[in-house]
Amino acid sequence: METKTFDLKKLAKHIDKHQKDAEEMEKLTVQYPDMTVEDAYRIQSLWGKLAGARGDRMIGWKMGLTSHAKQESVGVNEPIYGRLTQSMEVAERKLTLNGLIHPRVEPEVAFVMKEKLKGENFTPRDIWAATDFIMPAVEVIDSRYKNFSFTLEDVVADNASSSKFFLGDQAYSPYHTSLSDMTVKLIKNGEIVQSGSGSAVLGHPVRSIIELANMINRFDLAIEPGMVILTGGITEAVTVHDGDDIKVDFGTLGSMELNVTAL
Ligand code: OOG
Ligand code: MG
Repeated sequence: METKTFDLKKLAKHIDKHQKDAEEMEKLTVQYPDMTVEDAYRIQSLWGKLAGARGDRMIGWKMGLTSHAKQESVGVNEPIYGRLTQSMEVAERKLTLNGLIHPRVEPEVAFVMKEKLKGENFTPRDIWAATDFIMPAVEVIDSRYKNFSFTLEDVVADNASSSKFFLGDQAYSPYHTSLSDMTVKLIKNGEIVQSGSGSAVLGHPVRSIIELANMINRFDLAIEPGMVILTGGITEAVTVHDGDDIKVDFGTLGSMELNVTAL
């Protein structure tokens, strides 16, 4: 076996510290240019174990960079996944900036699963049959890297920039509306700053779940019953500041409003 010049566990701890201290860091690939995407997912998995060991249980997965708008904005051209833990879910409609570095918000559709999915090449029918309900969602991403700038390997190691997420109050039947036709508007302080359609997410958000199952199966992992899955930003992410009022209009999936505060 090839010997790596770096210790994956040490790097997971390094990232964890920067997350906790809200302190930006240098890209890992500057110091470790031979890091592979697989190494990066192993770092992410080790981070998940650190979180679990302090009681921050994993409750789901997120897909990222599933839309062209998102890929363009960060210069990474393939989908990635990350781990969602209990402490990331925020129930109140308040986004507190304290503890974050340079957060951005993005509208997404969340799937909540009722059945386990493990394997490759699922069809949309398999996914619908395994889905309990869907919910509108707002994800808060906060790269730990300086200037929100990273390579594919860096962002994967940094848990796909996961930070916080909000789910709407209302859950919907998966058959409530056509998610690919749904139009979403992100309104900041009364002004529409981004808009997009569900089809921006790999043609249809259901494709994001198929892709997630494929990607995690390579590590022998599964989507477990009860898990929540964020399918990926429909529009580009928007930077937020103290005092901002963020509203997302999800069309027939209702709307969500968040107040951004320093503390
Ligand atoms: C990576 C995370 C992307 C999404 O929905 O596309 C993501 C990033 O842009 O920092 O969460
Ligand atoms: Mg996202």
